[in-house]
Amino acid sequence: MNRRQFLCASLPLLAQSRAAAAARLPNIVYMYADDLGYGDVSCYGATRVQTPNLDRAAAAGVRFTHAHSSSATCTPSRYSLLTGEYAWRHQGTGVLPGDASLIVQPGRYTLPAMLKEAGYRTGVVGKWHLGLGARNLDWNGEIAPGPLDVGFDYSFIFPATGDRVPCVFVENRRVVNLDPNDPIRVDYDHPFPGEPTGAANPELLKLQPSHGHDNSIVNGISRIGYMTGGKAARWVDEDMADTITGKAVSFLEQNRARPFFLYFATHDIHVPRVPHARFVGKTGMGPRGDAIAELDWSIGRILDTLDRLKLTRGTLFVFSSDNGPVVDDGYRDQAVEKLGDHKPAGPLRGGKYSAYDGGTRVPFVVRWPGGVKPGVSAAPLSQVDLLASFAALAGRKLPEDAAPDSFNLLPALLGKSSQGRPHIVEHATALSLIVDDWKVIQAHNGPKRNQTGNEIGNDPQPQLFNLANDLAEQNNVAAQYPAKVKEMLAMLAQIQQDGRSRPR
Ligand code: NG6
Ligand code: CA
Repeated sequence: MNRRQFLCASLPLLAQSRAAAAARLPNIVYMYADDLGYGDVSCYGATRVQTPNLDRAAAAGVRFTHAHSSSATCTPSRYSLLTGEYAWRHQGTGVLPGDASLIVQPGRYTLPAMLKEAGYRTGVVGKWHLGLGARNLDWNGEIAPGPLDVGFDYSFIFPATGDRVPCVFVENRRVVNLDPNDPIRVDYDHPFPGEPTGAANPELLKLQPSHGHDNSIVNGISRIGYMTGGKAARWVDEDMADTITGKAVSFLEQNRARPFFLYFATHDIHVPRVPHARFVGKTGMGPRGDAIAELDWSIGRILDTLDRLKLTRGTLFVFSSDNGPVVDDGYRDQAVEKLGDHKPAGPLRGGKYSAYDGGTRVPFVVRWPGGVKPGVSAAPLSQVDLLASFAALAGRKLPEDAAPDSFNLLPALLGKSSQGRPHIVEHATALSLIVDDWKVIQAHNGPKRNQTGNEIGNDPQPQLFNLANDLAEQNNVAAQYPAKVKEMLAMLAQIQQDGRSRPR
Protein backbone atom coordinates (compact mmCIF):
# COMPACT_ATOMS: atom_id res chain seq x y z
CA MET A 1 0.00 0.00 0.00
CA ASN A 2 1.46 3.38 -0.95
CA ARG A 3 1.10 6.45 1.15
CA ARG A 4 -1.92 7.72 -0.76
CA GLN A 5 -3.68 4.38 -0.55
CA PHE A 6 -2.87 4.19 3.15
CA LEU A 7 -4.31 7.63 3.78
CA CYS A 8 -7.45 6.82 1.80
CA ALA A 9 -7.90 3.62 3.75
CA SER A 10 -7.36 5.24 7.13
CA LEU A 11 -9.35 8.44 6.63
CA PRO A 12 -12.71 6.93 7.45
CA LEU A 13 -11.18 5.46 10.58
CA LEU A 14 -9.73 8.78 11.58
CA ALA A 15 -13.07 10.45 10.98
CA GLN A 16 -14.74 7.77 13.03
CA SER A 17 -12.44 8.13 15.98
CA ARG A 18 -12.80 11.90 15.85
CA ALA A 19 -16.56 11.49 15.84
CA ALA A 20 -16.28 9.09 18.74
CA ALA A 21 -14.19 11.58 20.69
CA ALA A 22 -16.65 14.37 19.94
CA ALA A 23 -19.53 12.13 20.96
CA ARG A 24 -17.90 10.93 24.18
CA LEU A 25 -20.66 10.74 26.70
CA PRO A 26 -20.39 13.34 29.42
CA ASN A 27 -18.92 12.22 32.71
CA ILE A 28 -21.37 12.41 35.57
CA VAL A 29 -20.52 13.47 39.10
CA TYR A 30 -23.40 13.23 41.54
CA MET A 31 -22.46 14.88 44.80
CA TYR A 32 -24.86 14.12 47.62
CA ALA A 33 -24.79 16.05 50.89
CA ASP A 34 -26.36 14.65 54.05
CA ASP A 35 -29.11 16.54 55.91
CA LEU A 36 -28.43 19.80 54.08
CA GLY A 37 -31.51 22.03 54.02
CA TYR A 38 -33.03 24.20 51.31
CA GLY A 39 -31.92 27.32 53.17
CA ASP A 40 -28.47 26.13 54.26
CA VAL A 41 -26.46 27.41 51.29
CA SER A 42 -25.94 30.95 50.08
CA CYS A 43 -27.25 30.39 46.54
CA TYR A 44 -30.58 29.49 48.17
CA GLY A 45 -30.61 32.50 50.45
CA ALA A 46 -28.40 31.70 53.46
CA THR A 47 -26.47 34.75 54.66
CA ARG A 48 -24.69 33.66 57.82
CA VAL A 49 -22.84 30.88 56.05
CA GLN A 50 -21.28 31.24 52.61
CA THR A 51 -20.99 28.46 50.04
CA PRO A 52 -18.98 30.12 47.26
CA ASN A 53 -18.12 26.86 45.50
CA LEU A 54 -21.68 25.65 45.24
CA ASP A 55 -22.71 29.17 44.25
CA ARG A 56 -20.21 29.17 41.39
CA ALA A 57 -21.62 25.88 40.08
CA ALA A 58 -25.14 27.28 40.40
CA ALA A 59 -24.23 30.51 38.59
CA ALA A 60 -22.86 28.55 35.64
CA GLY A 61 -25.63 25.96 35.73
CA VAL A 62 -29.27 25.45 36.62
CA ARG A 63 -30.51 26.01 40.16
CA PHE A 64 -33.74 24.15 40.86
CA THR A 65 -36.34 25.47 43.29
CA HIS A 66 -38.73 22.49 43.25
CA ALA A 67 -36.44 19.46 43.37
CA HIS A 68 -37.02 16.77 45.97
CA SER A 69 -35.28 13.87 47.59
CA SER A 70 -37.77 11.04 47.50
CA SER A 71 -37.81 10.72 51.27
CA ALA A 72 -37.23 12.81 54.38
CA THR A 73 -34.56 10.39 55.61
CA CYS A 74 -31.42 8.90 54.18
CA THR A 75 -31.77 5.20 53.41
CA PRO A 76 -35.03 5.47 51.45
CA SER A 77 -33.76 8.49 49.49
CA ARG A 78 -30.59 6.63 48.50
CA TYR A 79 -32.51 3.47 47.67
CA SER A 80 -34.77 5.45 45.30
CA LEU A 81 -31.84 7.30 43.78
CA LEU A 82 -30.06 4.07 42.87
CA THR A 83 -33.08 1.99 41.84
CA GLY A 84 -35.48 4.51 40.32
CA GLU A 85 -38.15 3.07 42.58
CA TYR A 86 -39.86 4.75 45.51
CA ALA A 87 -38.46 3.06 48.62
CA TRP A 88 -41.78 3.14 50.48
CA ARG A 89 -42.99 0.39 48.14
CA HIS A 90 -40.90 -2.04 50.22
CA GLN A 91 -40.67 -2.89 53.89
CA GLY A 92 -37.19 -2.67 55.37
CA THR A 93 -36.05 0.43 53.51
CA GLY A 94 -36.18 2.79 56.51
CA VAL A 95 -33.10 4.20 58.28
CA LEU A 96 -30.87 1.12 58.60
CA PRO A 97 -28.61 0.10 61.47
CA GLY A 98 -24.92 -0.30 60.64
CA ASP A 99 -25.12 -4.09 60.62
CA ALA A 100 -28.03 -4.35 58.17
CA SER A 101 -27.81 -6.57 55.10
CA LEU A 102 -27.71 -5.06 51.63
CA ILE A 103 -31.24 -3.99 50.65
CA VAL A 104 -30.63 -3.48 46.92
CA GLN A 105 -30.82 -6.87 45.28
CA PRO A 106 -27.54 -7.84 43.59
CA GLY A 107 -27.89 -7.86 39.85
CA ARG A 108 -30.80 -5.44 39.90
CA TYR A 109 -31.01 -2.75 37.20
CA THR A 110 -29.63 0.28 39.03
CA LEU A 111 -28.34 3.72 38.09
CA PRO A 112 -24.67 2.63 38.22
CA ALA A 113 -25.43 -0.70 36.48
CA MET A 114 -27.15 1.17 33.66
CA LEU A 115 -24.22 3.55 33.26
CA LYS A 116 -21.73 0.71 33.42
CA GLU A 117 -23.58 -0.97 30.57
CA ALA A 118 -23.34 2.30 28.66
CA GLY A 119 -19.55 2.17 28.98
CA TYR A 120 -19.05 4.26 32.11
CA ARG A 121 -16.57 3.45 34.82
CA THR A 122 -18.63 3.74 38.02
CA GLY A 123 -17.52 4.60 41.54
CA VAL A 124 -19.09 5.36 44.91
CA VAL A 125 -17.24 7.26 47.61
CA GLY A 126 -18.59 8.20 51.04
CA LYS A 127 -21.82 7.35 52.78
CA TRP A 128 -23.52 4.12 51.76
CA HIS A 129 -26.31 3.33 54.27
CA LEU A 130 -27.95 0.64 52.11
CA GLY A 131 -26.65 -2.32 54.10
CA LEU A 132 -23.82 -4.75 53.38
CA GLY A 133 -23.56 -8.52 53.20
CA ALA A 134 -26.33 -11.07 53.27
CA ARG A 135 -26.66 -11.93 56.96
CA ASN A 136 -24.39 -12.16 59.99
CA LEU A 137 -21.67 -10.30 58.14
CA ASP A 138 -18.11 -10.94 59.31
CA TRP A 139 -16.44 -7.54 59.04
CA ASN A 140 -13.02 -9.17 59.03
CA GLY A 141 -13.46 -11.11 55.83
CA GLU A 142 -14.78 -10.36 52.34
CA ILE A 143 -17.62 -7.89 52.62
CA ALA A 144 -20.17 -8.98 50.06
CA PRO A 145 -22.58 -8.36 48.57
CA GLY A 146 -22.14 -4.60 48.49
CA PRO A 147 -21.71 -1.71 46.05
CA LEU A 148 -19.66 -3.85 43.63
CA ASP A 149 -22.64 -6.17 43.24
CA VAL A 150 -25.14 -3.48 42.33
CA GLY A 151 -23.26 -1.74 39.55
CA PHE A 152 -20.18 -0.01 40.96
CA ASP A 153 -16.68 -0.79 39.68
CA TYR A 154 -15.07 0.85 42.68
CA SER A 155 -16.18 1.74 46.18
CA PHE A 156 -14.74 3.51 49.19
CA ILE A 157 -17.53 3.86 51.69
CA PHE A 158 -18.50 4.11 55.28
CA PRO A 159 -21.21 1.53 55.91
CA ALA A 160 -24.07 3.51 57.47
CA THR A 161 -23.84 6.96 59.06
CA GLY A 162 -21.21 8.92 60.95
CA ASP A 163 -23.10 8.26 64.16
CA ARG A 164 -23.45 4.48 63.70
CA VAL A 165 -20.93 1.71 64.21
CA PRO A 166 -18.82 0.29 62.67
CA CYS A 167 -16.78 3.51 62.38
CA VAL A 168 -14.51 2.23 59.63
CA PHE A 169 -14.09 2.63 55.89
CA VAL A 170 -14.65 -0.24 53.47
CA GLU A 171 -12.73 -0.17 50.20
CA ASN A 172 -14.23 -2.56 47.68
CA ARG A 173 -14.65 -5.70 49.78
CA ARG A 174 -12.37 -5.04 52.75
CA VAL A 175 -12.23 -2.86 55.85
CA VAL A 176 -9.39 -0.38 55.35
CA ASN A 177 -6.40 -0.69 57.76
CA LEU A 178 -7.80 -3.69 59.55
CA ASP A 179 -5.32 -5.45 61.81
CA PRO A 180 -6.15 -9.19 61.70
CA ASN A 181 -5.01 -9.44 65.32
CA ASP A 182 -7.67 -6.99 66.39
CA PRO A 183 -10.84 -8.24 64.73
CA ILE A 184 -13.97 -6.10 64.55
CA ARG A 185 -17.25 -7.18 66.04
CA VAL A 186 -20.49 -5.25 65.82
CA ASP A 187 -23.68 -5.65 67.82
CA TYR A 188 -26.75 -3.45 67.87
CA ASP A 189 -28.37 -5.08 70.90
CA HIS A 190 -25.70 -5.82 73.47
CA PRO A 191 -22.61 -3.93 74.64
CA PHE A 192 -19.27 -5.74 74.63
CA PRO A 193 -18.11 -6.50 78.18
CA GLY A 194 -15.31 -4.21 79.30
CA GLU A 195 -15.86 -1.65 76.52
CA PRO A 196 -16.85 1.84 77.66
CA THR A 197 -20.12 3.36 76.47
CA GLY A 198 -21.49 6.88 76.36
CA ALA A 199 -24.19 5.87 78.84
CA ALA A 200 -21.76 4.45 81.43
CA ASN A 201 -18.74 6.68 80.80
CA PRO A 202 -19.83 10.20 79.90
CA GLU A 203 -16.52 11.45 81.34
CA LEU A 204 -14.74 9.95 78.32
CA LEU A 205 -16.72 12.00 75.81
CA LYS A 206 -15.64 15.12 73.95
CA LEU A 207 -19.17 15.52 72.55
CA GLN A 208 -22.20 14.71 74.68
CA PRO A 209 -25.34 13.19 73.20
CA SER A 210 -28.64 15.05 73.59
CA HIS A 211 -30.75 12.01 72.75
CA GLY A 212 -29.76 8.45 71.88
CA HIS A 213 -26.15 8.06 70.72
CA ASP A 214 -24.88 6.66 74.02
CA ASN A 215 -23.46 3.28 72.96
CA SER A 216 -19.84 2.56 71.91
CA ILE A 217 -17.31 5.36 72.12
CA VAL A 218 -15.12 6.00 69.09
CA ASN A 219 -12.81 9.01 68.92
CA GLY A 220 -14.36 10.42 72.10
CA ILE A 221 -17.87 10.35 70.62
CA SER A 222 -20.52 7.83 71.59
CA ARG A 223 -22.47 6.28 68.73
CA ILE A 224 -25.53 4.21 67.91
CA GLY A 225 -24.61 0.52 68.28
CA TYR A 226 -21.68 -1.31 69.82
CA MET A 227 -18.36 -2.27 68.31
CA THR A 228 -15.17 -3.75 69.59
CA GLY A 229 -11.76 -4.24 67.95
CA GLY A 230 -10.59 -2.70 64.69
CA LYS A 231 -8.76 0.04 66.61
CA ALA A 232 -6.34 0.85 63.76
CA ALA A 233 -9.20 0.96 61.25
CA ARG A 234 -11.39 3.45 63.11
CA TRP A 235 -11.93 6.78 61.49
CA VAL A 236 -11.15 10.15 63.01
CA ASP A 237 -14.23 12.31 62.46
CA GLU A 238 -12.17 15.47 62.02
CA ASP A 239 -10.42 13.88 59.01
CA MET A 240 -13.44 12.34 57.37
CA ALA A 241 -14.04 15.05 54.78
CA ASP A 242 -10.35 15.06 53.85
CA THR A 243 -10.28 11.27 53.52
CA ILE A 244 -13.34 10.83 51.35
CA THR A 245 -12.82 13.98 49.27
CA GLY A 246 -9.28 12.74 48.61
CA LYS A 247 -10.64 9.38 47.42
CA ALA A 248 -13.18 11.11 45.19
CA VAL A 249 -10.41 13.23 43.66
CA SER A 250 -8.27 10.11 43.05
CA PHE A 251 -11.20 8.45 41.30
CA LEU A 252 -11.48 11.45 38.95
CA GLU A 253 -7.75 11.42 38.28
CA GLN A 254 -7.61 7.70 37.60
CA ASN A 255 -10.58 7.64 35.28
CA ARG A 256 -10.11 10.87 33.38
CA ALA A 257 -9.58 9.05 30.08
CA ARG A 258 -13.02 7.46 29.85
CA PRO A 259 -16.58 8.32 30.69
CA PHE A 260 -17.06 7.94 34.41
CA PHE A 261 -19.83 8.19 36.95
CA LEU A 262 -18.84 9.24 40.45
CA TYR A 263 -21.41 9.08 43.23
CA PHE A 264 -19.79 11.09 46.01
CA ALA A 265 -21.87 11.06 49.19
CA THR A 266 -20.49 13.25 51.94
CA HIS A 267 -20.76 12.82 55.69
CA ASP A 268 -21.30 16.57 56.05
CA ILE A 269 -23.49 17.94 57.46
CA HIS A 270 -24.84 14.90 59.35
CA VAL A 271 -24.14 14.39 63.06
CA PRO A 272 -21.71 14.06 64.70
CA ARG A 273 -20.61 17.42 63.30
CA VAL A 274 -16.89 17.48 63.96
CA PRO A 275 -15.32 19.43 61.10
CA HIS A 276 -11.56 19.66 60.67
CA ALA A 277 -9.77 22.39 62.69
CA ARG A 278 -9.42 24.43 59.45
CA PHE A 279 -13.16 25.05 59.52
CA VAL A 280 -13.74 25.46 63.24
CA GLY A 281 -15.14 28.91 63.97
CA LYS A 282 -15.47 29.81 60.30
CA THR A 283 -19.15 30.66 60.46
CA GLY A 284 -19.95 31.73 64.01
CA MET A 285 -22.73 29.16 63.92
CA GLY A 286 -20.85 26.41 65.70
CA PRO A 287 -20.12 22.98 64.22
CA ARG A 288 -23.30 22.83 62.12
CA GLY A 289 -22.36 25.99 60.23
CA ASP A 290 -18.71 25.00 60.10
CA ALA A 291 -19.69 21.63 58.62
CA ILE A 292 -21.43 23.55 55.82
CA ALA A 293 -18.17 25.43 55.21
CA GLU A 294 -16.34 22.10 55.12
CA LEU A 295 -18.92 20.70 52.70
CA ASP A 296 -18.43 23.68 50.41
CA TRP A 297 -14.69 23.10 50.54
CA SER A 298 -15.29 19.51 49.34
CA ILE A 299 -17.42 20.83 46.49
CA GLY A 300 -14.60 23.20 45.58
CA ARG A 301 -12.06 20.37 45.55
CA ILE A 302 -14.22 18.40 43.11
CA LEU A 303 -14.81 21.41 40.83
CA ASP A 304 -11.11 22.39 40.94
CA THR A 305 -10.09 18.84 40.09
CA LEU A 306 -12.41 18.83 37.07
CA ASP A 307 -10.84 22.14 35.99
CA ARG A 308 -7.30 20.86 36.50
CA LEU A 309 -8.01 17.67 34.53
CA LYS A 310 -9.70 19.75 31.81
CA LEU A 311 -12.88 17.78 32.35
CA THR A 312 -15.21 20.62 33.29
CA ARG A 313 -16.79 20.97 29.84
CA GLY A 314 -17.28 17.24 29.54
CA THR A 315 -18.78 16.67 32.97
CA LEU A 316 -22.35 16.90 34.14
CA PHE A 317 -22.04 17.88 37.79
CA VAL A 318 -25.10 17.50 39.98
CA PHE A 319 -25.32 18.49 43.62
CA SER A 320 -28.14 17.75 46.05
CA SER A 321 -29.02 16.54 49.55
CA ASP A 322 -30.63 13.31 50.77
CA ASN A 323 -33.23 14.99 52.99
CA GLY A 324 -34.01 18.26 54.70
CA PRO A 325 -32.27 19.86 57.65
CA VAL A 326 -32.24 19.11 61.36
CA VAL A 327 -30.66 21.20 64.08
CA ASP A 328 -30.49 18.90 67.12
CA ASP A 329 -30.12 15.38 65.74
CA GLY A 330 -28.80 13.89 68.94
CA TYR A 331 -25.61 15.66 70.07
CA ARG A 332 -25.05 18.80 72.16
CA ASP A 333 -23.02 20.57 69.49
CA GLN A 334 -24.33 24.14 69.95
CA ALA A 335 -26.36 23.97 66.76
CA VAL A 336 -29.47 25.10 68.62
CA GLU A 337 -27.76 27.82 70.64
CA LYS A 338 -25.91 29.33 67.69
CA LEU A 339 -28.64 29.07 65.09
CA GLY A 340 -29.76 32.69 65.52
CA ASP A 341 -31.84 33.81 62.55
CA HIS A 342 -30.43 31.22 60.16
CA LYS A 343 -33.28 29.25 58.55
CA PRO A 344 -32.01 25.76 57.59
CA ALA A 345 -35.14 25.02 55.55
CA GLY A 346 -35.37 28.55 54.14
CA PRO A 347 -39.02 29.47 53.61
CA LEU A 348 -40.24 25.89 54.02
CA ARG A 349 -42.02 24.21 56.91
CA GLY A 350 -40.53 21.21 58.70
CA GLY A 351 -37.22 19.56 57.96
CA LYS A 352 -35.66 16.11 58.15
CA TYR A 353 -38.30 13.46 59.06
CA SER A 354 -41.10 15.78 57.93
CA ALA A 355 -43.97 15.42 55.48
CA TYR A 356 -43.90 19.19 55.01
CA ASP A 357 -41.75 20.36 52.14
CA GLY A 358 -38.75 21.10 54.38
CA GLY A 359 -38.34 17.33 54.60
CA THR A 360 -37.62 16.72 50.94
CA ARG A 361 -37.34 19.95 48.96
CA VAL A 362 -33.58 20.38 48.83
CA PRO A 363 -30.87 22.32 47.01
CA PHE A 364 -30.39 20.87 43.54
CA VAL A 365 -27.81 22.28 41.15
CA VAL A 366 -26.83 20.98 37.72
CA ARG A 367 -23.76 22.29 35.94
CA TRP A 368 -22.52 21.20 32.50
CA PRO A 369 -20.91 24.01 30.54
CA GLY A 370 -22.13 23.76 26.98
CA GLY A 371 -24.69 21.14 27.95
CA VAL A 372 -27.11 23.10 30.11
CA LYS A 373 -28.93 26.35 29.63
CA PRO A 374 -27.99 28.24 32.82
CA GLY A 375 -30.72 29.78 34.95
CA VAL A 376 -33.21 29.07 37.70
CA SER A 377 -35.81 26.37 37.15
CA ALA A 378 -39.06 25.68 38.99
CA ALA A 379 -39.59 22.39 37.17
CA PRO A 380 -40.82 19.80 39.67
CA LEU A 381 -38.42 16.89 39.89
CA SER A 382 -37.36 14.12 42.20
CA GLN A 383 -34.04 12.38 42.64
CA VAL A 384 -35.82 9.16 41.69
CA ASP A 385 -35.80 10.59 38.13
CA LEU A 386 -32.05 10.58 37.75
CA LEU A 387 -31.95 6.95 36.58
CA ALA A 388 -34.31 7.46 33.62
CA SER A 389 -32.87 10.89 32.84
CA PHE A 390 -29.26 9.70 32.82
CA ALA A 391 -30.34 6.68 30.75
CA ALA A 392 -31.68 9.11 28.16
CA LEU A 393 -28.42 11.03 28.30
CA ALA A 394 -26.43 7.84 27.75
CA GLY A 395 -28.76 6.62 25.00
CA ARG A 396 -30.02 3.60 26.94
CA LYS A 397 -33.53 2.26 26.79
CA LEU A 398 -34.89 1.22 30.18
CA PRO A 399 -36.21 -2.32 30.43
CA GLU A 400 -39.94 -2.10 31.00
CA ASP A 401 -39.87 -3.29 34.60
CA ALA A 402 -36.80 -1.33 35.65
CA ALA A 403 -36.91 1.96 37.54
CA PRO A 404 -40.69 1.92 37.99
CA ASP A 405 -40.98 5.45 39.37
CA SER A 406 -38.27 7.20 37.38
CA PHE A 407 -39.26 9.76 34.74
CA ASN A 408 -36.99 10.91 31.98
CA LEU A 409 -36.70 14.63 32.73
CA LEU A 410 -33.47 15.22 30.86
CA PRO A 411 -34.66 18.39 29.07
CA ALA A 412 -35.72 19.89 32.43
CA LEU A 413 -32.49 18.74 34.08
CA LEU A 414 -30.50 20.55 31.41
CA GLY A 415 -32.52 23.75 31.88
CA LYS A 416 -34.04 23.43 28.42
CA SER A 417 -37.61 22.77 29.50
CA SER A 418 -39.76 23.93 32.38
CA GLN A 419 -41.74 20.69 32.16
CA GLY A 420 -41.04 18.56 35.21
CA ARG A 421 -42.73 15.45 36.51
CA PRO A 422 -46.55 15.47 36.60
CA HIS A 423 -46.65 14.57 40.29
CA ILE A 424 -44.27 14.11 43.20
CA VAL A 425 -44.73 11.65 46.03
CA GLU A 426 -42.91 12.68 49.19
CA HIS A 427 -42.21 10.17 51.92
CA ALA A 428 -41.92 10.82 55.66
CA THR A 429 -43.95 8.87 58.22
CA ALA A 430 -46.89 9.90 56.03
CA LEU A 431 -46.91 10.06 52.24
CA SER A 432 -47.75 13.29 50.42
CA LEU A 433 -48.60 14.01 46.82
CA ILE A 434 -47.90 17.20 44.91
CA VAL A 435 -49.74 17.91 41.65
CA ASP A 436 -49.31 21.38 40.16
CA ASP A 437 -49.89 23.86 42.98
CA TRP A 438 -51.61 21.40 45.30
CA LYS A 439 -50.17 19.21 47.99
CA VAL A 440 -52.04 16.65 50.03
CA ILE A 441 -50.63 14.82 53.07
CA GLN A 442 -52.21 11.50 54.02
CA ALA A 443 -53.79 11.20 57.45
CA HIS A 444 -51.32 9.71 59.89
CA ASN A 445 -51.51 9.26 63.63
CA GLY A 446 -48.46 10.04 65.69
CA PRO A 447 -46.65 12.83 67.49
CA LYS A 448 -46.53 16.28 65.89
CA ARG A 449 -42.83 16.55 66.54
CA ASN A 450 -40.10 14.00 67.19
CA GLN A 451 -37.23 14.40 69.65
CA THR A 452 -35.30 16.64 67.26
CA GLY A 453 -38.06 19.25 67.59
CA ASN A 454 -38.81 19.02 63.86
CA GLU A 455 -42.47 18.92 62.84
CA ILE A 456 -43.21 15.52 61.36
CA GLY A 457 -46.43 16.46 59.57
CA ASN A 458 -48.60 13.88 61.31
CA ASP A 459 -52.28 14.67 61.55
CA PRO A 460 -55.23 12.31 62.03
CA GLN A 461 -56.92 14.14 59.11
CA PRO A 462 -55.59 14.65 55.59
CA GLN A 463 -54.00 18.07 55.06
CA LEU A 464 -54.20 20.15 51.90
CA PHE A 465 -52.02 23.10 50.95
CA ASN A 466 -51.78 25.36 47.94
CA LEU A 467 -48.06 25.76 47.42
CA ALA A 468 -48.48 28.60 44.90
CA ASN A 469 -49.72 31.01 47.53
CA ASP A 470 -48.67 29.14 50.66
CA LEU A 471 -45.20 27.69 50.14
CA ALA A 472 -44.75 27.59 53.92
CA GLU A 473 -47.76 25.27 54.32
CA GLN A 474 -49.36 27.44 56.99
CA ASN A 475 -52.97 27.24 55.82
CA ASN A 476 -54.46 23.80 55.71
CA VAL A 477 -57.38 24.22 53.30
CA ALA A 478 -58.61 20.61 53.37
CA ALA A 479 -61.95 21.67 54.84
CA GLN A 480 -62.55 24.18 52.01
CA TYR A 481 -61.69 21.78 49.19
CA PRO A 482 -62.94 18.31 50.15
CA ALA A 483 -63.26 17.24 46.49
CA LYS A 484 -59.63 18.16 45.82
CA VAL A 485 -58.52 16.19 48.89
CA LYS A 486 -60.53 13.18 47.76
CA GLU A 487 -59.26 13.33 44.19
CA MET A 488 -55.63 13.65 45.24
CA LEU A 489 -55.79 10.93 47.89
CA ALA A 490 -57.34 8.62 45.29
CA MET A 491 -54.53 9.40 42.88
CA LEU A 492 -51.93 8.72 45.58
CA ALA A 493 -53.63 5.44 46.48
CA GLN A 494 -53.55 4.48 42.80
CA ILE A 495 -49.82 5.21 42.56
CA GLN A 496 -49.29 3.03 45.65
CA GLN A 497 -51.47 0.23 44.27
CA ASP A 498 -50.01 0.18 40.77
CA GLY A 499 -46.54 -0.67 42.02
CA ARG A 500 -45.17 1.81 39.51
CA SER A 501 -45.79 5.35 38.33
CA ARG A 502 -43.67 5.48 35.17
CA PRO A 503 -45.97 5.04 32.22
CA ARG A 504 -45.43 1.80 30.30
C1 NG6 B 1 -31.89 8.58 63.84
C2 NG6 B 1 -30.79 9.13 64.71
C3 NG6 B 1 -30.22 10.35 64.02
C4 NG6 B 1 -29.78 10.02 62.61
C5 NG6 B 1 -30.92 9.38 61.85
C6 NG6 B 1 -30.53 8.91 60.48
C7 NG6 B 1 -31.18 8.74 67.12
C8 NG6 B 1 -31.80 9.25 68.37
N1 NG6 B 1 -31.31 9.50 66.03
O1 NG6 B 1 -32.42 7.42 64.40
O2 NG6 B 1 -29.17 10.88 64.76
O3 NG6 B 1 -28.68 9.14 62.64
O4 NG6 B 1 -31.41 8.25 62.55
O5 NG6 B 1 -30.18 9.97 59.69
O6 NG6 B 1 -30.60 7.68 67.12
S1 NG6 B 1 -30.12 9.75 58.15
O7 NG6 B 1 -29.76 11.04 57.57
O8 NG6 B 1 -29.10 8.76 57.89
O9 NG6 B 1 -31.43 9.33 57.72
CA1 CA C 1 -29.61 12.30 55.71
